[in-house]
Amino acid sequence: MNGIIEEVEMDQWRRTHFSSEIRSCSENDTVIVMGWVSSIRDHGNLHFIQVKDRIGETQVVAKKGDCPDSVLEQIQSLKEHSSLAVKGRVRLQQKSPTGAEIVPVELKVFSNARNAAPFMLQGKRSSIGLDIRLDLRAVDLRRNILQSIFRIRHTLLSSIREFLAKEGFLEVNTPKMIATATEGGAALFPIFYYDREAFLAQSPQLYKEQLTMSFENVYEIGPIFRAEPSRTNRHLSEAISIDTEMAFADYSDAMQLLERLIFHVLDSIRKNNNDELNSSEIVLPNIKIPLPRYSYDQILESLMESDENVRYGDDISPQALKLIASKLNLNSFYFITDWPASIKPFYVKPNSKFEAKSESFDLMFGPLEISSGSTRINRKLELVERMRKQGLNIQKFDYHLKVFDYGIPPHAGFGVGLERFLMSITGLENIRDASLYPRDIDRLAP
Ligand code: AMO
Repeated sequence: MNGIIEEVEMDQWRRTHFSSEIRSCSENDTVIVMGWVSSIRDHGNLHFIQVKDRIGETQVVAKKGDCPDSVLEQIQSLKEHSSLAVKGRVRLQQKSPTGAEIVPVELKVFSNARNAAPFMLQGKRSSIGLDIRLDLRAVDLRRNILQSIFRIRHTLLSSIREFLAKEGFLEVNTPKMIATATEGGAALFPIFYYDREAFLAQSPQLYKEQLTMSFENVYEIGPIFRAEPSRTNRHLSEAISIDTEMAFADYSDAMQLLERLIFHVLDSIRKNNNDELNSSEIVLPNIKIPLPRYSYDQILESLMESDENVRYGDDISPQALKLIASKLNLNSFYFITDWPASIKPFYVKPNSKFEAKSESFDLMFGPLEISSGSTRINRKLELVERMRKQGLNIQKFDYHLKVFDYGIPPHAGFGVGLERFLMSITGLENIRDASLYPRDIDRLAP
Protein backbone atom coordinates (compact mmCIF):
# COMPACT_ATOMS: atom_id res chain seq x y z
CA MET A 1 0.00 0.00 0.00
CA ASN A 2 1.31 3.44 -0.80
CA GLY A 3 -1.30 6.00 0.19
CA ILE A 4 -1.68 8.67 2.84
CA ILE A 5 -1.88 7.32 6.35
CA GLU A 6 -4.94 8.29 8.32
CA GLU A 7 -4.13 11.18 10.65
CA VAL A 8 -5.38 10.78 14.21
CA GLU A 9 -5.50 12.72 17.50
CA MET A 10 -3.22 12.10 20.46
CA ASP A 11 -6.21 11.39 22.73
CA GLN A 12 -4.90 9.75 25.89
CA TRP A 13 -1.52 8.85 24.45
CA ARG A 14 1.44 10.57 26.09
CA ARG A 15 5.14 10.10 25.63
CA THR A 16 6.53 7.69 28.22
CA HIS A 17 10.20 8.05 27.22
CA PHE A 18 12.45 10.27 25.21
CA SER A 19 14.38 8.45 22.50
CA SER A 20 17.62 8.62 24.45
CA GLU A 21 15.97 6.95 27.46
CA ILE A 22 15.13 3.77 25.57
CA ARG A 23 18.58 2.31 26.15
CA SER A 24 18.06 2.34 29.92
CA CYS A 25 14.80 0.38 29.64
CA SER A 26 14.55 -3.37 30.14
CA GLU A 27 13.91 -5.85 27.34
CA ASN A 28 10.20 -5.98 26.42
CA ASP A 29 9.22 -2.82 28.33
CA THR A 30 6.32 -1.08 26.64
CA VAL A 31 7.11 2.51 25.69
CA ILE A 32 5.56 5.36 23.74
CA VAL A 33 7.93 7.70 21.90
CA MET A 34 6.76 10.82 20.08
CA GLY A 35 8.61 12.80 17.49
CA TRP A 36 9.12 13.02 13.78
CA VAL A 37 10.57 10.70 11.19
CA SER A 38 14.11 11.66 10.30
CA SER A 39 14.86 8.75 7.99
CA ILE A 40 13.36 5.54 6.65
CA ARG A 41 15.19 2.54 5.23
CA ASP A 42 13.03 0.05 3.41
CA HIS A 43 14.33 -3.53 2.87
CA GLY A 44 11.06 -5.06 1.66
CA ASN A 45 9.75 -6.85 4.71
CA LEU A 46 12.12 -5.04 7.06
CA HIS A 47 11.88 -1.29 7.76
CA PHE A 48 14.14 0.90 9.87
CA ILE A 49 12.64 4.20 10.97
CA GLN A 50 14.58 6.84 12.84
CA VAL A 51 12.31 8.81 15.17
CA LYS A 52 13.72 12.06 16.42
CA ASP A 53 12.59 14.12 19.39
CA ARG A 54 14.02 17.13 21.12
CA ILE A 55 16.57 15.05 23.01
CA GLY A 56 17.81 12.63 20.37
CA GLU A 57 16.93 9.81 18.08
CA THR A 58 15.81 6.19 18.33
CA GLN A 59 15.40 3.35 15.87
CA VAL A 60 12.09 1.62 15.24
CA VAL A 61 12.46 -1.76 13.51
CA ALA A 62 9.40 -3.22 11.82
CA LYS A 63 9.72 -6.74 10.46
CA LYS A 64 6.97 -8.91 9.00
CA GLY A 65 5.93 -11.37 11.68
CA ASP A 66 7.38 -9.27 14.52
CA CYS A 67 4.74 -6.56 14.44
CA PRO A 68 1.06 -6.38 13.44
CA ASP A 69 0.43 -6.30 9.69
CA SER A 70 -1.63 -3.12 10.09
CA VAL A 71 1.45 -1.35 11.51
CA LEU A 72 3.62 -2.65 8.69
CA GLU A 73 1.09 -1.33 6.21
CA GLN A 74 1.16 2.11 7.82
CA ILE A 75 4.96 2.12 7.79
CA GLN A 76 5.04 1.30 4.09
CA SER A 77 3.31 4.64 3.43
CA LEU A 78 5.24 6.66 6.01
CA LYS A 79 7.20 9.69 4.80
CA GLU A 80 10.17 11.50 6.30
CA HIS A 81 9.19 14.49 8.51
CA SER A 82 5.78 13.06 9.45
CA SER A 83 4.94 13.62 13.08
CA LEU A 84 3.93 10.51 14.99
CA ALA A 85 3.84 8.38 18.14
CA VAL A 86 5.11 4.82 18.26
CA LYS A 87 3.98 2.43 20.95
CA GLY A 88 6.20 -0.62 21.09
CA ARG A 89 8.38 -3.11 22.91
CA VAL A 90 11.98 -2.36 23.72
CA ARG A 91 14.57 -4.70 22.29
CA LEU A 92 18.08 -4.31 23.63
CA GLN A 93 20.29 -4.56 20.62
CA GLN A 94 24.05 -4.12 20.53
CA LYS A 95 24.00 -3.48 16.78
CA SER A 96 21.51 -0.64 17.01
CA PRO A 97 23.12 2.85 16.99
CA THR A 98 21.76 3.61 20.46
CA GLY A 99 22.04 0.11 22.00
CA ALA A 100 18.26 -0.44 21.98
CA GLU A 101 15.44 -0.31 19.47
CA ILE A 102 11.65 -0.38 19.43
CA VAL A 103 9.50 -3.06 17.85
CA PRO A 104 6.26 -1.24 17.05
CA VAL A 105 2.91 -2.48 18.30
CA GLU A 106 0.78 0.50 17.35
CA LEU A 107 1.40 3.71 15.45
CA LYS A 108 -0.38 7.06 15.56
CA VAL A 109 0.42 9.43 12.75
CA PHE A 110 -0.59 12.95 13.77
CA SER A 111 0.45 14.72 10.62
CA ASN A 112 1.72 13.26 7.35
CA ALA A 113 4.47 14.99 5.43
CA ARG A 114 3.04 15.72 1.99
CA ASN A 115 6.31 16.65 0.33
CA ALA A 116 9.92 15.57 0.49
CA ALA A 117 12.10 18.38 1.88
CA PRO A 118 14.31 19.92 -0.82
CA PHE A 119 17.42 19.27 1.29
CA MET A 120 19.10 16.46 3.21
CA LEU A 121 18.69 16.33 6.96
CA GLN A 122 21.86 14.53 7.88
CA GLY A 123 24.42 16.50 5.85
CA LYS A 124 26.84 18.52 7.96
CA ARG A 125 26.80 21.47 5.58
CA SER A 126 24.10 21.78 2.95
CA SER A 127 24.98 22.22 -0.69
CA ILE A 128 21.44 23.50 -1.35
CA GLY A 129 21.09 27.26 -1.81
CA LEU A 130 20.57 29.19 1.40
CA ASP A 131 17.42 30.86 0.03
CA ILE A 132 15.69 27.52 -0.55
CA ARG A 133 16.46 26.53 3.03
CA LEU A 134 15.39 29.85 4.48
CA ASP A 135 12.10 29.75 2.58
CA LEU A 136 11.33 26.55 4.51
CA ARG A 137 13.21 27.51 7.65
CA ALA A 138 11.10 25.60 10.18
CA VAL A 139 11.94 22.37 8.36
CA ASP A 140 15.53 23.42 7.68
CA LEU A 141 15.98 23.81 11.44
CA ARG A 142 15.43 20.07 11.80
CA ARG A 143 18.83 19.54 10.13
CA ASN A 144 21.46 18.15 12.47
CA ILE A 145 23.96 20.95 12.04
CA LEU A 146 21.40 23.66 12.81
CA GLN A 147 20.12 21.68 15.77
CA SER A 148 23.70 21.75 17.11
CA ILE A 149 24.16 25.44 16.38
CA PHE A 150 20.97 26.53 18.12
CA ARG A 151 21.63 24.30 21.11
CA ILE A 152 25.07 25.90 21.38
CA ARG A 153 23.36 29.29 21.09
CA HIS A 154 21.15 28.33 24.02
CA THR A 155 24.18 27.54 26.19
CA LEU A 156 25.85 30.74 25.02
CA LEU A 157 22.92 32.83 26.19
CA SER A 158 22.36 31.05 29.48
CA SER A 159 26.08 31.15 30.32
CA ILE A 160 26.19 34.89 29.57
CA ARG A 161 23.25 35.47 31.92
CA GLU A 162 24.87 33.31 34.57
CA PHE A 163 28.23 35.10 34.21
CA LEU A 164 26.85 38.63 34.26
CA ALA A 165 24.53 37.93 37.19
CA LYS A 166 27.53 36.69 39.17
CA GLU A 167 29.40 39.86 38.24
CA GLY A 168 26.58 41.95 39.72
CA PHE A 169 24.80 42.97 36.50
CA LEU A 170 21.05 43.49 36.42
CA GLU A 171 19.16 42.30 33.34
CA VAL A 172 17.09 45.10 31.80
CA ASN A 173 14.91 45.77 28.75
CA THR A 174 14.86 49.15 27.10
CA PRO A 175 12.44 50.63 24.52
CA LYS A 176 12.70 49.45 20.95
CA MET A 177 10.54 52.27 19.58
CA ILE A 178 12.60 55.40 19.91
CA ALA A 179 12.76 59.05 18.91
CA THR A 180 16.43 59.48 17.90
CA ALA A 181 19.40 57.70 16.34
CA THR A 182 22.37 56.61 18.45
CA GLU A 183 24.79 54.88 16.09
CA GLY A 184 25.78 57.49 13.52
CA GLY A 185 26.82 55.15 10.68
CA ALA A 186 23.91 52.74 10.74
CA ALA A 187 20.62 53.72 9.12
CA LEU A 188 17.31 53.69 10.96
CA PHE A 189 14.03 52.01 10.15
CA PRO A 190 11.29 54.65 10.42
CA ILE A 191 7.91 53.58 11.81
CA PHE A 192 4.59 55.29 12.51
CA TYR A 193 4.09 56.02 16.17
CA TYR A 194 0.49 57.29 16.38
CA ASP A 195 0.74 60.67 14.63
CA ARG A 196 4.54 60.96 14.75
CA GLU A 197 7.54 59.48 13.07
CA ALA A 198 9.63 57.21 15.26
CA PHE A 199 12.33 54.61 14.68
CA LEU A 200 13.24 51.07 15.59
CA ALA A 201 16.17 51.15 18.02
CA GLN A 202 19.63 50.61 16.53
CA SER A 203 21.03 49.94 20.01
CA PRO A 204 20.04 50.36 23.67
CA GLN A 205 23.04 52.67 24.03
CA LEU A 206 21.59 55.79 25.63
CA TYR A 207 19.21 53.90 27.92
CA LYS A 208 21.85 51.54 29.21
CA GLU A 209 24.08 54.53 29.96
CA GLN A 210 21.28 56.25 31.85
CA LEU A 211 20.60 53.12 33.89
CA THR A 212 24.13 53.17 35.35
CA MET A 213 22.83 56.07 37.49
CA SER A 214 20.43 53.85 39.37
CA PHE A 215 21.69 50.28 38.98
CA GLU A 216 25.41 50.76 38.21
CA ASN A 217 25.83 47.54 36.18
CA VAL A 218 23.19 46.53 33.66
CA TYR A 219 22.91 44.26 30.64
CA GLU A 220 20.36 43.67 27.95
CA ILE A 221 19.97 40.87 25.44
CA GLY A 222 17.58 42.10 22.81
CA PRO A 223 17.01 42.99 19.17
CA ILE A 224 18.71 45.86 17.35
CA PHE A 225 17.44 47.10 14.00
CA ARG A 226 19.69 48.43 11.27
CA ALA A 227 18.66 49.34 7.77
CA GLU A 228 21.68 47.76 6.08
CA PRO A 229 21.42 48.27 2.34
CA SER A 230 24.34 45.90 1.65
CA ARG A 231 24.13 42.18 1.01
CA THR A 232 27.01 40.72 3.00
CA ASN A 233 27.39 37.49 4.93
CA ARG A 234 27.82 39.41 8.21
CA HIS A 235 24.96 41.94 8.27
CA LEU A 236 21.35 41.45 9.30
CA SER A 237 18.58 44.06 9.45
CA GLU A 238 17.50 42.65 12.79
CA ALA A 239 20.19 41.21 15.05
CA ILE A 240 20.40 40.30 18.72
CA SER A 241 22.78 42.42 20.74
CA ILE A 242 24.29 41.56 24.10
CA ASP A 243 24.79 44.97 25.67
CA THR A 244 26.50 45.72 28.96
CA GLU A 245 27.15 48.97 30.78
CA MET A 246 28.96 49.47 34.07
CA ALA A 247 29.50 52.38 36.40
CA PHE A 248 32.86 53.48 37.81
CA ALA A 249 34.74 51.73 35.03
CA ASP A 250 36.60 52.55 31.82
CA TYR A 251 37.24 50.75 28.54
CA SER A 252 40.05 48.60 29.92
CA ASP A 253 37.66 47.26 32.57
CA ALA A 254 35.11 46.63 29.82
CA MET A 255 37.69 44.69 27.76
CA GLN A 256 38.61 42.57 30.76
CA LEU A 257 34.96 41.82 31.43
CA LEU A 258 34.39 40.88 27.79
CA GLU A 259 37.36 38.52 27.55
CA ARG A 260 36.38 36.79 30.76
CA LEU A 261 32.83 36.49 29.46
CA ILE A 262 34.07 34.87 26.25
CA PHE A 263 36.24 32.45 28.21
CA HIS A 264 33.28 31.51 30.40
CA VAL A 265 30.98 30.99 27.40
CA LEU A 266 33.48 28.69 25.63
CA ASP A 267 34.02 26.76 28.83
CA SER A 268 30.25 26.30 29.34
CA ILE A 269 29.77 25.12 25.76
CA ARG A 270 32.57 22.58 26.20
CA LYS A 271 30.86 21.31 29.36
CA ASN A 272 27.25 21.35 28.15
CA ASN A 273 27.33 20.63 24.43
CA ASN A 274 29.39 17.48 24.17
CA ASP A 275 26.86 15.76 21.90
CA GLU A 276 26.65 18.73 19.57
CA LEU A 277 30.43 19.10 19.39
CA ASN A 278 31.01 15.37 18.81
CA SER A 279 28.37 15.04 16.11
CA SER A 280 29.35 18.09 14.06
CA GLU A 281 32.42 19.65 12.51
CA ILE A 282 32.33 22.44 15.07
CA VAL A 283 35.72 23.02 16.69
CA LEU A 284 35.60 25.65 19.41
CA PRO A 285 38.45 28.16 19.49
CA ASN A 286 40.94 27.73 22.32
CA ILE A 287 41.67 31.06 23.91
CA LYS A 288 44.00 32.40 26.55
CA ILE A 289 43.23 35.57 28.43
CA PRO A 290 44.25 38.33 28.28
CA LEU A 291 43.41 38.34 24.57
CA PRO A 292 45.92 40.03 22.25
CA ARG A 293 45.49 43.80 21.99
CA TYR A 294 46.59 45.88 18.99
CA SER A 295 46.15 49.59 18.87
CA TYR A 296 44.57 51.19 15.81
CA ASP A 297 47.96 52.82 15.16
CA GLN A 298 49.74 49.47 15.13
CA ILE A 299 47.20 48.05 12.68
CA LEU A 300 47.52 51.09 10.46
CA GLU A 301 51.33 50.92 10.44
CA SER A 302 51.17 47.27 9.51
CA LEU A 303 48.75 48.04 6.67
CA MET A 304 50.99 50.85 5.41
CA GLU A 305 53.98 48.48 5.42
CA SER A 306 51.91 46.24 3.16
CA ASP A 307 51.28 49.19 0.80
CA GLU A 308 47.57 49.29 1.64
CA ASN A 309 46.06 52.61 0.72
CA VAL A 310 44.99 53.79 4.20
CA ARG A 311 45.18 57.13 5.97
CA TYR A 312 45.14 57.90 9.65
CA GLY A 313 41.55 58.53 10.67
CA ASP A 314 40.02 56.13 8.13
CA ASP A 315 37.92 53.25 9.24
CA ILE A 316 39.57 49.90 8.48
CA SER A 317 37.82 48.32 5.52
CA PRO A 318 36.74 44.65 5.49
CA GLN A 319 39.46 43.95 2.88
CA ALA A 320 42.13 45.59 5.06
CA LEU A 321 40.90 43.57 8.06
CA LYS A 322 41.27 40.38 6.01
CA LEU A 323 44.79 41.38 5.06
CA ILE A 324 45.73 42.16 8.67
CA ALA A 325 44.22 38.94 9.98
CA SER A 326 46.24 36.86 7.56
CA LYS A 327 49.43 38.95 7.85
CA LEU A 328 49.48 38.86 11.66
CA ASN A 329 48.04 35.34 11.78
CA LEU A 330 45.01 36.51 13.74
CA ASN A 331 42.51 33.67 13.40
CA SER A 332 40.87 33.93 16.81
CA PHE A 333 39.76 36.70 19.18
CA TYR A 334 41.78 39.91 19.61
CA PHE A 335 41.12 43.57 20.34
CA ILE A 336 41.80 46.64 18.22
CA THR A 337 41.96 49.56 20.64
CA ASP A 338 42.18 53.36 20.73
CA TRP A 339 40.31 54.19 17.53
CA PRO A 340 40.30 57.75 16.16
CA ALA A 341 37.58 59.74 17.95
CA SER A 342 36.34 61.09 14.60
CA ILE A 343 35.00 57.71 13.43
CA LYS A 344 33.37 56.69 16.70
CA PRO A 345 29.83 57.67 17.80
CA PHE A 346 29.30 60.87 19.81
CA TYR A 347 29.05 59.15 23.22
CA VAL A 348 32.55 57.61 22.99
CA LYS A 349 35.07 59.37 25.26
CA PRO A 350 38.09 60.93 23.59
CA ASN A 351 41.40 60.18 25.27
CA SER A 352 42.11 62.90 27.82
CA LYS A 353 45.74 63.30 26.61
CA PHE A 354 45.35 62.75 22.85
CA GLU A 355 42.00 64.14 21.86
CA ALA A 356 42.16 62.66 18.37
CA LYS A 357 42.04 59.18 19.85
CA SER A 358 39.25 57.61 21.83
CA GLU A 359 38.98 55.20 24.72
CA SER A 360 37.46 52.52 22.55
CA PHE A 361 37.89 49.00 21.26
CA ASP A 362 36.53 46.50 18.81
CA LEU A 363 36.68 42.81 19.58
CA MET A 364 37.58 40.93 16.43
CA PHE A 365 37.54 37.28 15.41
CA GLY A 366 39.94 37.11 12.46
CA PRO A 367 38.57 39.76 10.10
CA LEU A 368 35.08 39.78 11.69
CA GLU A 369 34.01 42.45 14.19
CA ILE A 370 32.18 40.82 17.10
CA SER A 371 31.81 43.71 19.52
CA SER A 372 32.50 47.42 20.06
CA GLY A 373 32.88 49.13 23.37
CA SER A 374 34.26 52.23 25.01
CA THR A 375 34.46 54.56 27.95
CA ARG A 376 31.56 57.00 27.57
CA ILE A 377 31.50 60.73 28.00
CA ASN A 378 29.82 61.51 31.33
CA ARG A 379 29.95 65.33 31.23
CA LYS A 380 27.18 67.21 29.52
CA LEU A 381 29.22 70.00 27.90
CA GLU A 382 31.67 67.55 26.41
CA LEU A 383 28.83 65.45 25.06
CA VAL A 384 27.09 68.46 23.52
CA GLU A 385 30.36 69.53 21.91
CA ARG A 386 30.86 66.06 20.36
CA MET A 387 27.28 66.01 19.12
CA ARG A 388 27.75 69.41 17.54
CA LYS A 389 30.92 68.23 15.79
CA GLN A 390 29.03 65.25 14.39
CA GLY A 391 26.23 67.50 13.10
CA LEU A 392 23.51 66.05 15.37
CA ASN A 393 20.35 67.92 16.29
CA ILE A 394 21.03 68.57 19.99
CA GLN A 395 17.45 69.50 20.82
CA LYS A 396 16.28 66.05 19.81
CA PHE A 397 18.51 64.56 22.50
CA ASP A 398 17.16 66.79 25.23
CA TYR A 399 15.54 63.81 27.00
CA HIS A 400 18.98 62.25 27.29
CA LEU A 401 21.14 65.31 27.95
CA LYS A 402 19.12 66.45 30.95
CA VAL A 403 20.08 63.26 32.80
CA PHE A 404 23.64 64.54 32.78
CA ASP A 405 22.63 67.37 35.14
CA TYR A 406 22.09 64.86 37.95
CA GLY A 407 25.46 63.23 38.53
CA ILE A 408 25.91 60.34 36.08
CA PRO A 409 28.89 58.19 37.12
CA PRO A 410 31.91 57.47 34.90
CA HIS A 411 30.86 54.44 32.87
CA ALA A 412 31.87 52.07 30.11
CA GLY A 413 30.42 49.11 28.26
CA PHE A 414 30.17 47.12 25.08
CA GLY A 415 27.72 45.55 22.66
CA VAL A 416 28.31 42.06 21.25
CA GLY A 417 26.46 40.89 18.14
CA LEU A 418 25.04 37.53 19.18
CA GLU A 419 24.89 36.09 15.66
CA ARG A 420 28.45 37.13 14.89
CA PHE A 421 29.64 35.68 18.17
CA LEU A 422 27.87 32.42 17.31
CA MET A 423 29.41 32.46 13.81
CA SER A 424 32.87 32.86 15.24
CA ILE A 425 32.63 29.95 17.65
CA THR A 426 30.81 27.54 15.34
CA GLY A 427 32.64 28.37 12.12
CA LEU A 428 29.50 29.47 10.25
CA GLU A 429 30.22 31.34 7.06
CA ASN A 430 26.93 33.15 6.70
CA ILE A 431 25.31 35.12 9.52
CA ARG A 432 21.86 34.11 8.25
CA ASP A 433 22.40 30.61 9.58
CA ALA A 434 23.04 32.01 13.06
CA SER A 435 19.55 33.52 13.16
CA LEU A 436 16.33 31.47 13.34
CA TYR A 437 14.46 33.75 10.96
CA PRO A 438 17.00 36.14 9.44
CA ARG A 439 15.99 39.56 8.14
CA ASP A 440 17.93 41.26 5.38
CA ILE A 441 17.28 43.71 2.55
CA ASP A 442 15.65 40.95 0.47
CA ARG A 443 13.94 38.95 3.18
CA LEU A 444 10.98 39.81 5.41
CA ALA A 445 9.47 36.30 5.56
CA PRO A 446 9.17 33.70 6.92
P1 AMO B 1 28.15 48.60 17.04
O1 AMO B 1 27.36 49.44 16.11
O2 AMO B 1 29.58 48.35 16.67
O3 AMO B 1 28.19 49.22 18.49
O4 AMO B 1 27.41 47.21 17.23
C1 AMO B 1 27.85 46.28 18.18
C2 AMO B 1 27.95 44.90 17.58
O5 AMO B 1 26.67 44.51 17.08
C3 AMO B 1 26.83 43.69 15.95
N1 AMO B 1 26.13 44.30 14.81
C4 AMO B 1 25.51 43.59 13.85
N2 AMO B 1 25.36 42.28 13.66
C5 AMO B 1 24.67 41.88 12.57
N3 AMO B 1 24.12 42.71 11.68
C6 AMO B 1 24.24 44.04 11.82
N4 AMO B 1 23.67 44.86 10.94
C7 AMO B 1 24.97 44.54 12.96
N5 AMO B 1 25.27 45.78 13.42
C8 AMO B 1 25.98 45.59 14.54
C9 AMO B 1 28.32 43.60 15.66
C10 AMO B 1 28.86 44.81 16.37
O6 AMO B 1 30.21 44.64 16.75
N6 AMO B 1 26.30 50.94 21.04
C11 AMO B 1 27.48 50.26 20.51
C12 AMO B 1 28.00 49.23 21.48
C13 AMO B 1 28.63 49.83 22.72
O7 AMO B 1 29.53 50.66 22.57
O8 AMO B 1 28.22 49.45 23.83
C14 AMO B 1 27.09 49.63 19.19
O9 AMO B 1 25.96 49.43 18.87
O10 AMO B 1 28.80 42.40 16.24
